[in-house]
Amino acid sequence: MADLAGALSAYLHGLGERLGPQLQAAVARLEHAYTPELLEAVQYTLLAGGKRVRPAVVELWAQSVGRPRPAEVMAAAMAAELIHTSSLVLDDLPSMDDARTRRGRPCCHVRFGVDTAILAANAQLMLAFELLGGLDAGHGGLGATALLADAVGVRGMIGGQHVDLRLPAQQRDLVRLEYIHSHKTGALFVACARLGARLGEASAGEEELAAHYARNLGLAFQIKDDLLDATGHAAEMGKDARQDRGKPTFVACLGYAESEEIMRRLLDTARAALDRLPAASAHLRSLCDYLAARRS
Ligand code: GRG
Repeated sequence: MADLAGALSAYLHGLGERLGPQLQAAVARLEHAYTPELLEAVQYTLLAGGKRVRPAVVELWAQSVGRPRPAEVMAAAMAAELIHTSSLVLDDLPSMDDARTRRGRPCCHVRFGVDTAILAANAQLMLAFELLGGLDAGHGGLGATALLADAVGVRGMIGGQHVDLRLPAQQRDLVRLEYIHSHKTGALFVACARLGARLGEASAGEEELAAHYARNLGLAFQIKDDLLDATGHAAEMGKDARQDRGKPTFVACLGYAESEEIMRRLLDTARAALDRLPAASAHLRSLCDYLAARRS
């Protein structure tokens, strides 16, 4: 178990090392005159670290079902991280979560101003869709752009975030909380797993298995995030703690122990999906253990 965790950590570290320069170069290629801080802001949160879990889901599913082309997997992994980072920059804004720290640094809007942060997040998103469009052009039937657009849009992150922002506390029950989590966080995990599976030329059954794994992993990921917000340390997490104070999260509604139990059951379900795919990467299983144990 310890060896597998070590192997996953090494893998995630290596993925970060491969991804960072590619992301940096992709942003640097965007031509821009007069206000250099725009590209600085686009790179700022993107290159500040981050666990790179969503790119890992893309790559590991691609490798679990076939022999994908590395350049295509890298482009898809970059798109996943760009979309994720843009959502963090937007989520941190004063009109949303009003956070001050992200990935161990002042948030993008704290460093560059709200106006530049909004533009930088949108630029990250556009760069992601440029990469996805390129994948679609070279890989018939992939459907990468539509897949990720759906995951970001009203049926995904944007829809989940709006319910989280605006649904009155007294209307929040477990069904609606699950809706929020599975949309604002889970939808991107599912799209990453599906995209990876498609890049590996998965059968329809394998792609559904990937989606089932990611649906459970994604929901568990957000519950763990709520648990960390309630109990973690800002310095260790690299972001503000107690941001959810007063919000009816899983932890607020069910308490710590029951929320943790639900998270563990979701991770068991994700692991069980892997049992049906003998060639699944061992890292996909380790990701479930890592997620439960993570402290940041
Ligand atoms: C992208 C157009 C667009 C809209 C997004 C703001 C928003 C709409 C949705 C919020 C999505 C969000 C930030 C959900 C929380 C997900 C979550 C648990 C983030 C933390 O992810 P980690 O722990 O962070 O993987 P690192 O820094 O490690 O990458």
